[in-house]
Amino acid sequence: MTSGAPAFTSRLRSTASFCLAAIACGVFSPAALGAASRDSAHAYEGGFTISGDRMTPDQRFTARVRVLGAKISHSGQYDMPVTFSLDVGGTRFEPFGADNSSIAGNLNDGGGARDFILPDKYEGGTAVSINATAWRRNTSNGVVTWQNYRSVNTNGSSQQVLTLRDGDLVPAIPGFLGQDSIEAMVRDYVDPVTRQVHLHEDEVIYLVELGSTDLASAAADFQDLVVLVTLAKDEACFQEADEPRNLTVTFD
Ligand SMILES: [Ca+2]
Repeated sequence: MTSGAPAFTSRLRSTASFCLAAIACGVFSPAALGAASRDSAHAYEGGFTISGDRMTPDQRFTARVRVLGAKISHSGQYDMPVTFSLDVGGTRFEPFGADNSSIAGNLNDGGGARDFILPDKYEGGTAVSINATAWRRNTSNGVVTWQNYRSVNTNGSSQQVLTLRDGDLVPAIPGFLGQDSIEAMVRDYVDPVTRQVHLHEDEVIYLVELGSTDLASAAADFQDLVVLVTLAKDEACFQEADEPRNLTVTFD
């Protein structure tokens, strides 16, 4: 887990698998589940840096962004809408509704994970960052309006952002006001015994805190928006379902 950490680089092993259109990119390998580190299952052969919070792949890439969930309440009175956008180089994507539309773009709706796959490939050195906004309700004379409560992005270095990579321990932070914890929200990517995160080397999970800037507060539960970013060589690599990442899977 890092926050505002110096730049570091992840390099894939030379044994990274290749993706051919007719071959699944994510080949499930039970033996790999116990490995300390996993190669790319998405045929992305490069590495990436995270400088501050900003992700920069070093080879030509495409990516899938998977919103794992959003959980934030205004003092237990109502669920605050959370909106999202993605910047790739100079291009902005708003795949789940406009990020300035508190209602149409709301991700804090109790819905499940949702995916967006970039429609193009980008050259190495192109930065990938996410933007998240929580919205506060104002009621005046019976008329409800929504105003930006807080926006956080991963383009720089923010104390409101934590990153998880393969092998990191999930922060033991309870969800505020009975909300799901971080661990519950990333449960498909965590060994429930060791609480280690299981990701491929081409992946990172962003944990975003939108409610409080007092990180000692119980309100700072870092699951106001939870997003998994996966790099790939080609969008065809996302056609196959991901293999299980936690160790609760059983085999016949
Ligand atoms: Ca929360």
